[in-house]
This record gives sequence, structure tokens and C-alpha cells, in this order.
Amino acid sequence: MTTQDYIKREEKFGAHNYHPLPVVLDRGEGIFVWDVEGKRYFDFLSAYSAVNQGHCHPKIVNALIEQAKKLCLTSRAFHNSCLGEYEEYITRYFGYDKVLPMNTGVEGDETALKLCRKWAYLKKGVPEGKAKIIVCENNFHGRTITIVSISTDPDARKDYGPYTPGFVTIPYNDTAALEKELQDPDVAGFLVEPIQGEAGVFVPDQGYLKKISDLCKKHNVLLIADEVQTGIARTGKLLACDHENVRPDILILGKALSGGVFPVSAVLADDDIMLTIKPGEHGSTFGGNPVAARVAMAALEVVKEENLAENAENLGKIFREELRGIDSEMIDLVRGKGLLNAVVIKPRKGKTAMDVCLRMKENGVLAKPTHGHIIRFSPPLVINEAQLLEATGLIAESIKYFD
Ligand code: IF1
Repeated sequence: MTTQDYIKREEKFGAHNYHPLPVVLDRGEGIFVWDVEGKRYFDFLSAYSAVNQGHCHPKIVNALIEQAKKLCLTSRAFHNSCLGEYEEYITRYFGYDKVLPMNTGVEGDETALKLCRKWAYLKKGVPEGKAKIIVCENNFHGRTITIVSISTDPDARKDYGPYTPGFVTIPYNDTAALEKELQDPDVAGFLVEPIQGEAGVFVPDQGYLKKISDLCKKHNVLLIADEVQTGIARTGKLLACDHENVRPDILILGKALSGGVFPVSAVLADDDIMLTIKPGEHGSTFGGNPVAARVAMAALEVVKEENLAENAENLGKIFREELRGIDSEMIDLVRGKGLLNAVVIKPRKGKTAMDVCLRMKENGVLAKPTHGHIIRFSPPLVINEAQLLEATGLIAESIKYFD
């Protein structure tokens, strides 16, 4: 079968909720993936930052295999021998009293919103049904009905109404707008990405995270950090919040929490928030299953053992320097933190960011545009300097091709 055969079959039998690049991947190892024709690519998307530890990391895959041979799923109707060990490990790792284990990032966000509302009614004294949660324009927190209800992206929310009430939207990176909304005593929380990934890697002003943390404390409002994409060493620190020593009241993790091997997400909080949810008030069939527990512990160990945050910090600087050094009319600007970066492309002679991505594919580098004219670059954090420089050379060649 050729690439086109694979694509045609997906087209015929699969929903059309994606428009992937015309490449069919078959194998992955570390920073590389190979397509069905045997061609090798630098993976510069990392499954949207879920494969920070590199594809098929042996330690994480072995953790999956060993546990899967022993006990895969018990549901939470019974205890199992892995969950408590994982709960102790991850809460100590991130410094919180408790964790609520889920599977996907959006389930983590939904869980955080439920915790925030519970806390508002049981602890803050907000009248029942009146809790408000502040969110930012151009956010991305997932694809469920409530989460697209708070989206400002028409493609994400169109024709999915009626929308979930109880949310207020403010501009990102605007502490004055936040302070204004915080005057309302019914505000329970502020859900925010420390860096807006999908929007095009918008890094807020230095001091923004500290300021919003101080404002939330001042108004007894929970700061909810969605670190599904920015967490797990991606931005050069274990968490993006760590750049400003900010400790969110509720921390949401996903994606690379499992190294891309298994769907694992987690919500961390201290007892006064976490214990507002009582037995039977929230859950998930697969949440906290033994395989997820073992895989997540292995994935987190790899982050520390291989110094992934430090590597992301150092190589991110080199990446931005290399990209900013490309002499091309098509590069508008380069921005990012650690190894979460984006290039804003200026369309030239009718050629767009997608044309650059298709050219990069020909040159053996995979990345995909977001919002039309922005290309996000997020290679696995295990990449070394020589590999990074080789890849940036190919990226430069692909962009200059259109000059
Ligand atoms: C798709 C985007 C990225 C996320 C943040 C929660 C979630 C995500 C900050 C939900 C998920 C994924 C979803 C995936 C593509 C990718 C994505 F382009 F959609 F927006 F990364 F930027 N919070 N992001 O980034 O996690 O439920 O997917 O596990 O939907 O196409 P999930």
C-alpha cells in the first residue's frame, strides 16, 4: 500500500474531523518518525507536546508492557496495588496534597472546573448556581461542550450550542481586565494557560503569572493553571508556572505526563480544595488505572533522569537564535519559551505557512501550522544540539525555498 492508499482508506471510513499533512507515519524512535515509504523525519510537533520524552521511550514502554501483563484495569470500585504508589509519587513530585487521576487533558480541565465550583459553594460561600469562572480569549482547553463553550475560536464552538453558562472572558496577558472582573464576589476561579499554545505560542509579559497569582489570592479566587501542553519540562522548567515561582491552586497535567504512550491526565490540589468532592461525586472508568499509574511514574522519572527541562531551556535559546538568523521575507517573528516555539509566517507570492510545512516535509521535518500563518515547533525534549542544528538547517532551507 502507498501513502495515498492509506489516506484514501482513512477518508472513506473515518470521520473528517482532521485535515492531516499528507504523510502516513509507521514507526517512531526518540526524535524521529518514519513513514510507510521508509522515509525518516525529525518530529517537530511531538504530538502537540505529548512526546516530550521521545517516541517509544524504552523505560516508559517497558513500564506499560510489564504492568499490562499483570493487571490493566480494576475500575475504582476496588483498590489496586499501583494507584496509591502513583498518587504519593506525583503529589510529592509537584508538591500538592492530593491528585485526582483522569485520562485526557480535557477531562483534567473539566475536573478542575468541577472542583472550582464545588469549592466556591462549600468553602467560599458563593450562592448555589452563581459561581463564575474567568477564562481568556484565544484559549484552548479541549473539545467537550463546556470547554468549547468558553472558546473564542469560531471553528471550535460553531453549531455546538447551547453553551454552558457561568464563564467570563477577558483578554490574555491583561491584569487590569482580570482585576476588574475579580470585583465580583461570585468569581470562583481563573482558568489560564501559562503560555497560550494553540493560539500560536503567546508568551505573556514577564511578571504576568506572578501578578495574576497575587490578584487571585487577594480576592480569594482559585488560580487554575492548564499545563497540559506547557507542563512536563516543555518550556524549560518542570512547569511553565515555575518561571515565576507561581504555585497554582489547581494544576492540570496531561499529554507528556505519559510520554505519549498512554492517555494520562491529572489534577493536583491541596486538601481544602480536593476534599470538596466526596465519594460518588466524580470519577472515570479508566482514571488512575494500573497501567496509567506505572506509565506516568516512568515518564516523570525520565524527565528528571534525562534533565529534560534544562535541555529544553538551553536548546530553546539556540533554536530561536537560529530561526531569527534566517534571512527570509517570510519570517515575521519567532517567539517561544524552552522548546515550545512558533514562527509567524508572512505569506509571500501566495505561499503560506502550510506551503512551508509541506516543503519541510519534503526536507524531512514535520510540523503543522496553527491558525493559518503560525508554525509551531515543539520537538521531543531529548533532542541534542547537533540534531537541533541539523533540523534548523532543513527548516531554514524550506523557508528560503520560497524567497
Ligand atoms: C486537538 C490544539 C494543541 C491543550 C491544553 C487541554 C487540552 C489541550 C492547553 C486537551 C489539547 C491538543 C488537542 C488536539 C491538538 C492539540 C492542540 F491544537 F488542539 F490546540 F496542543 F494546541 N489543554 N491540545 O493544548 O487535551 O483532551 O486533547 O488530551 O484537539 O486537535 P486532550
